[in-house]
Amino acid sequence: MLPRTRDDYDNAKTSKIRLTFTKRYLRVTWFRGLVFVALSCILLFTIYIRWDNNFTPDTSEKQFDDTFERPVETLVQTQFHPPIYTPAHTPTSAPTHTTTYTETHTSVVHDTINWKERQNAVREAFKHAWGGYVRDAWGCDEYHPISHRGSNLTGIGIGFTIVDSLDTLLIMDLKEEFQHARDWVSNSLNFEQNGSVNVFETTIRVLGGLLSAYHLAGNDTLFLSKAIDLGDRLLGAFSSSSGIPYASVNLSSKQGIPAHFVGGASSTSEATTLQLEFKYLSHLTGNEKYWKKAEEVMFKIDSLQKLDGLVPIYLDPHSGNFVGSTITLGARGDSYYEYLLKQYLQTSRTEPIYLRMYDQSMDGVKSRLVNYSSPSKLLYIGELLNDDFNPKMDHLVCFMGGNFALGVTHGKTVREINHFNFKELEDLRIGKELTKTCTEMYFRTATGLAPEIVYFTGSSDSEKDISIKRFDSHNLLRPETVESLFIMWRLTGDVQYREWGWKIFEAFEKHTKFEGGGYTSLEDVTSTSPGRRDKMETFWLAETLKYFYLLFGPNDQIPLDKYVFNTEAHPLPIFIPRRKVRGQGWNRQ
Ligand code: DMJ
Repeated sequence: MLPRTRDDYDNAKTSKIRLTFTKRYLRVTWFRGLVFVALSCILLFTIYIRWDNNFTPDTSEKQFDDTFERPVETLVQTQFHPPIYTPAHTPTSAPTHTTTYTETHTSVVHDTINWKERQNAVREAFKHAWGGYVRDAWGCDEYHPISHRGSNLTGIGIGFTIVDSLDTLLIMDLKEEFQHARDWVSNSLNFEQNGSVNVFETTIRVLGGLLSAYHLAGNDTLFLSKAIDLGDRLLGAFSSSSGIPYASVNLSSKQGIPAHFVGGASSTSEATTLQLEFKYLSHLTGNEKYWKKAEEVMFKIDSLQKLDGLVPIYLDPHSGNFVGSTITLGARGDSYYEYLLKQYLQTSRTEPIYLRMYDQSMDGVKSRLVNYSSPSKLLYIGELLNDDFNPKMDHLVCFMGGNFALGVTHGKTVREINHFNFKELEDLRIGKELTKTCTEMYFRTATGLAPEIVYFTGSSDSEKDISIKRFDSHNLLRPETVESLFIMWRLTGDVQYREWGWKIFEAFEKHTKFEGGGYTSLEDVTSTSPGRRDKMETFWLAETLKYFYLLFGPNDQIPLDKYVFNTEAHPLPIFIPRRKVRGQGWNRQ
């Protein structure tokens, strides 16, 4: 008989029986241990997955003050109340289309165009633009080519043009020019200035530019140390009672400064287009403070009432509520929607909350804002003004063509994915059609360049789809259409996008190149004598020319499944967040 209890063991007469007991004891203990370890693993894995999908909010750190009341006259409206239910506008009949994804290649096989040569033409254009700036305005924030001078946004300037251009210089392999710019950053860039800057513009252009340059230059710590210095100063903007950043910040005192209009409200797109940059800064430094501040804004917005995921374009930094009811994917609304998707992609799809927010907002776009013009049935995205549909579209909205497609493939090509559900096919179609509409905004003007704003006509007897008001007919060298052409080309492989891009590039060359150096904005694209404006926006170097260059270049340069472009076209690598520096996330209410 084998021993079963301690007493049996103690009473055992022979060492053989004792040995048998010991073996049995070890076997049982080993088996129990194994079961314990397995159960622990399952438990830990379950906790991790739940935590990963829906993080628990750290309420101890959040300071929301919804009770704060602002003087009535300073705000248009302190709280946005979406209508209980208003039926979506009735779109002008959509064109019939198939539900399967079809590629409309002009045919890559028969494509005999020398794209390398065209890419080089873009590089030459960049050199022309850069050369004028270097000669006339070196070190200044902005460049005025006609008067051959530069100007600063504050004090001695904060590197708007130079820092915004660093990664384009690297991507175009302009080594000498890059070294010149790097030396300036090393010797002259100084953020210790008693002046205020716009938080959003400084984040997307300067912080984004430094972070992208850090990565593309092979982890050059000069750029990271400058980014940390700037990031710490920008954090001061988040000192409002709601956590919504003020529009501006004083670089020296780090004091947040409310906007001078709409009762001090911040633009929704501005408050929600800092997250890619702040999160990447946390990832690089191991310091979670940037991530947490940026994430808190998204948590706050997620808790507010929306109209099918659509948001008004102002936020009160004191109460944290929306102000007014204007809804647009143009000025002051645009990149809110862009960064919902890109935040999801940036952290390797580990934060599904952003995809849910993005999907909801796109449902709202499709049900309330997408419409078709007459007679050509061009798809466009209109606006809501006090719940009324307005057939107006800013050029800024043109980023949405590429964004819709990116939301379907997440940076893979349509060939790689191959299978799409109905919703995905619909989003791809909208992306394609909107991109086409945006090219029509170029091709239907006297200069072949798009105006800042267009209106679409909807009545069955209208003769033209697009009308342009004189006040809206300028062109600032904006990138959004080229951005969508680049993304659509990469994702679909349809050479049509490259051809449209080349046509647009030629129009820019013809009308905006300034022989005296640089490129200029235009007064009126509807005239064959469009008139010049004395300004070359920094996004011409940072975005428009970069997207042209990548559109005509090989597909493996900055692949879309490895990078997210910030809203100023600075590529930031996609990463897996480390536990230590990721945000807290939140549970939806
Ligand atoms: C850029 O500064 C950014 O793309 C921003 O998101 C919108 N406006 C300009 C370019 O048009």
